[in-house]
Amino acid sequence: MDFQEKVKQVRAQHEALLTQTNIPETLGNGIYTRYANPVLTGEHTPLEWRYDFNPGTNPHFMQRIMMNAAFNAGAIRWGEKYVVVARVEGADRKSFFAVAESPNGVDNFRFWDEPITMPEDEIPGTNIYDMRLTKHEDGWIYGLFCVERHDDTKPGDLSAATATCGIARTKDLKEWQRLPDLKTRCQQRNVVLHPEFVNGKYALYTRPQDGFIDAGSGGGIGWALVDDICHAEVKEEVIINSRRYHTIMEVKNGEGPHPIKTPQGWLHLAHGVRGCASGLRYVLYMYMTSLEDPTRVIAQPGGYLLVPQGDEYIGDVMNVAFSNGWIAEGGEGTHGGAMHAPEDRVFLYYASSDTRLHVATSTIAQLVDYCMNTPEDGYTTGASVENIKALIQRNREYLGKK
Ligand code: M1P
Repeated sequence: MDFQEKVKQVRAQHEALLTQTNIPETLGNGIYTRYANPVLTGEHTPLEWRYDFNPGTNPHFMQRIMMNAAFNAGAIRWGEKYVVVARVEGADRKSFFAVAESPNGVDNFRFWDEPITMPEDEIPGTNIYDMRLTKHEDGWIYGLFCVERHDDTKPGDLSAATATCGIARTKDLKEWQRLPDLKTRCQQRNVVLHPEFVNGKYALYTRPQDGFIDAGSGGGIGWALVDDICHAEVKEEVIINSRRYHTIMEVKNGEGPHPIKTPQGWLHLAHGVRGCASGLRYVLYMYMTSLEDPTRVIAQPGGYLLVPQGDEYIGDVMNVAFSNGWIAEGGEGTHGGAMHAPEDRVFLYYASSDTRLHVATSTIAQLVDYCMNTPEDGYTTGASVENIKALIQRNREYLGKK
């Protein structure tokens, strides 16, 4: 095929992908609505990131840099736009951050022209990923993310790595000011900045872990107060949402995006991990904490909220649902801690199998109802059966009267 004809066809195919209308499912589970297509994939990245358009230097119109995936995205409302900061991964296995925006939050996502240039900390990272965005009441937008480096205490082991929380802030999502990495006693991933000061301090959701993969003695999602975000250090950490035997978060868990404020409490989205014969299974779950004391869990629906479904099971890391971004529309206030009303829509961005990004939509009312009225995990089969029987009984009473 002639060079220019190939360019034309590749551009047309790309444009068709970017402008595809996303179709909501019709019935769903009543808690949220899923959509037919992913909102971002590696194929959504701009063609200029991948092709050399000069026939003199690229006569075969080859992809010079291939893109493997676009997934785990932080999210924020940006004026009239719905913006995500995605983890984009090239064929070389390196992740980087790139902003994509949509006019409606469910389709027509388009990457900005260039990926984010993230300044380095004192010790440069090998890989960075999974940004949580927080519009803090101090006026900055923070991005907290995982920084991976080789573990140089194990020089012979090429897979030995360390996970640290990187911190950067911005006003425009383009220029980022890098702050020193979070200092902690152990490795950390899935660290999230709470949108409000608590007792005059910055507050972090943490996930202490013994190794790069294993949470080990790290008991679950932690909470720590930090005096100075420009020299952030976790001195004391309490576990607020624990792992537990034979639950969806037996092996590990981690906070998703920062929680959403509602009159009933802070709404949290998190991921839980369990082991099985085919490896690890990552699912999403929710919980709520008190407005007066954000370390106190006031609702914990049993089991998962969302799992990979159909094609979502398949990807680079199978059987994974992961989220680090959601957007709640409306809200009284100017920062991420704005108070949200029941009718406010929520756009929950989740990735499947470390490969692509999807959206599910809901409302504050639905998610609060889900949290408050789903039975808790009773931790035994007997307790689960009792929950089902109680529901059957309520239905008998109600339906019998009709
Ligand atoms: O591969 C699944 C996920 O694994 C990690 O999450 P966690 O730290 O909870 O195990 C992260 O690398 C995440 O990016 C990835 O999606």
